[in-house]
Amino acid sequence: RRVADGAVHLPGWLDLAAQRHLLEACRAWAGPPAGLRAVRMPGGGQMSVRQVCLGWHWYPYGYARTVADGAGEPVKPFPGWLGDLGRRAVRDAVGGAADHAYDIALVNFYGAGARMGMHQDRDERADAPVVSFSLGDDCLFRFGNVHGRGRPWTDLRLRGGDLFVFHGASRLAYHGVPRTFPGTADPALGLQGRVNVTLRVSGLR
Ligand code: MD5
Ligand code: FE
Repeated sequence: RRVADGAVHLPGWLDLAAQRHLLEACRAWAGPPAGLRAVRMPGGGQMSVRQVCLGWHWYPYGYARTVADGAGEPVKPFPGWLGDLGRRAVRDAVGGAADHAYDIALVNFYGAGARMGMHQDRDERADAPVVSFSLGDDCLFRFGNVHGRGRPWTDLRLRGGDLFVFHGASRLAYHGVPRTFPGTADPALGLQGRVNVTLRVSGLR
């Protein structure tokens, strides 16, 4: 469960009922306004992952209270229960008081063929742990190093229900999702594809 210093993987942390509950919420959040969108990169490309944001709207590379790279609608609120879930996750994965004031959720939808290149998450202005929940299809998760996109890295399979917490020395590690494994989701979930929810503290006001 300890992948590297500050990188903790808890397989199956969400039971099926909790997975269903979180997925139902994700489906509601995906709707308009300020719903699911394909993120356009400054270079002109488009991310294959589709995303919806809660609390703060992420765009490359910053956070706003509105869909700054779209129609300008206000971002959906970050619900209190999701922060409670995040603090419980950190308590189980890391221990300690885990009183982090989570105020961002980024919800990523991976259809067949979607992937995420190696990157760091450094648009936040706080050093709180990032909490990651996986739903649906398995994926190949590549956990790299803080120095660059290249090796050394550790490849592992994330499955629906898995919890991953990144903190301390791993908070700024490069990471990515080279592929998913379509059709591997628990049929009881009724999801084609993969959904990942990350919780973050913005440090913004
Ligand atoms: C995903 N999401 O499966 C991944 C997993 C993202 C993103 O990478 O930015 O939405 S969450 C992995 C993650 C988040 C924050 C820090 C670190 C990994 N890390 O330090 O390795 O859609
Ligand atoms: Fe990331």
